[in-house]
Amino acid sequence: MQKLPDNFETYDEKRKQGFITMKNLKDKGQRVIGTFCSFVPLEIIYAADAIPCGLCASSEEPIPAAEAVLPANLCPLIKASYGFAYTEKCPYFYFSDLIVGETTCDGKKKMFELLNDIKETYVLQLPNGRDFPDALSMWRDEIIRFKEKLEDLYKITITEEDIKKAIKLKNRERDILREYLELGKLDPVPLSGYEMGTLIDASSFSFDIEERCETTAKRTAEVKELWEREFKGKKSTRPRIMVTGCPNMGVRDKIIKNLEELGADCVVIDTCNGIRTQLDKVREDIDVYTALAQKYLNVTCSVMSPNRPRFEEMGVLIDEFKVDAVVEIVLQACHTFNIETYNVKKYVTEEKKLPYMSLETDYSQSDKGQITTRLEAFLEMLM
Ligand code: BJ8
Repeated sequence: MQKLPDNFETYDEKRKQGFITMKNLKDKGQRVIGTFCSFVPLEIIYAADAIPCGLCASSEEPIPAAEAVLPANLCPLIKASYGFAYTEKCPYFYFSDLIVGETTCDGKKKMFELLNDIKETYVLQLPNGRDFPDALSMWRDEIIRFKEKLEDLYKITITEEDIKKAIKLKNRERDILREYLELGKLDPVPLSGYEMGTLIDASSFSFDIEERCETTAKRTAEVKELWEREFKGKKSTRPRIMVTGCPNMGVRDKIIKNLEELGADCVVIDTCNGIRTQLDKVREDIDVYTALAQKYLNVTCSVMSPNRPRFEEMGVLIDEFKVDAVVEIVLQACHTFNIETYNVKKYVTEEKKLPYMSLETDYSQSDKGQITTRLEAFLEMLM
């Protein structure tokens, strides 16, 4: 695996450090909104002078407790997220003034009803598809209702100017994150997919957006300098892998780190905790609500039906990052991503003529050996 930065901190270390920061912020009266999904328009939260806090959980620890309420045969991300709230072990859930859910997959949608019994959970009604005539206007109206909800919650007025400012701020962060993630295009690649994924996920526990931008830009500059100095002009025989599918923070060590330790480079992570959400910016030249609706309807998640933009986006990423093979991660009982693997496999193997494998897994370590064997066999075919 490529060398990690000297000051590298794991996701768990960052999460723990964030507890104190969050407590201090709350003591000073900071508004906090808990979220679970890339479809949530974060600009509305920033425009309310609040900070968004990602609550998707990546640990198996609270799952047995969650299974006292939820069915065992459910996605680990949903069970772990609910379990942390249910067992009162997530300070970020505790400090959130409101939880925002969304009508994405059935599991999350129904879990939010139960979560609402623990803390008020406001659910955004996301259209199931992008292509029907009223999808955009419905979603635009829903974004306005969300703004009104926050106005009501905090007894404030959110102006279009506030939203414009938030759009600019988030777009700036997207540019910086994209530049960092596009370091994966360099050949040989000078940083690991494990590092890229950790930075994106851990950023939800660093609440100062300016500070996040600065840290990421600094790391990008460091890596570019490293590439010029140590990598430029050299040849790498390590296969370049695209990771796609479900959010992978709960299985990053088991799959992404493992793949890299076995001799591959995960150059692009096409997921919600990778480059997927950083590709499009929010337009700054049109009505703010339409601009937000357009951006946030285009998240290429498998809950959208049909989901053609996902394939178009994958095709561009495969070409631009010079990908040699695709590994898809499906969390157990995630029906939408699982069913979509059929078309992803077809697209990758038939249209892009590349090897593909999918791995269905959960947050436990029980299948680690089996996954390693499958990854070894896959890489043997590539090397
Ligand atoms: S936009 S990927 S963050 S829904 S919870 S769908 S894994 S069964 S997380 Fe997601 Fe928003 Fe889509 Fe992204 Fe499957 Fe589990 Fe559902 Fe999941």
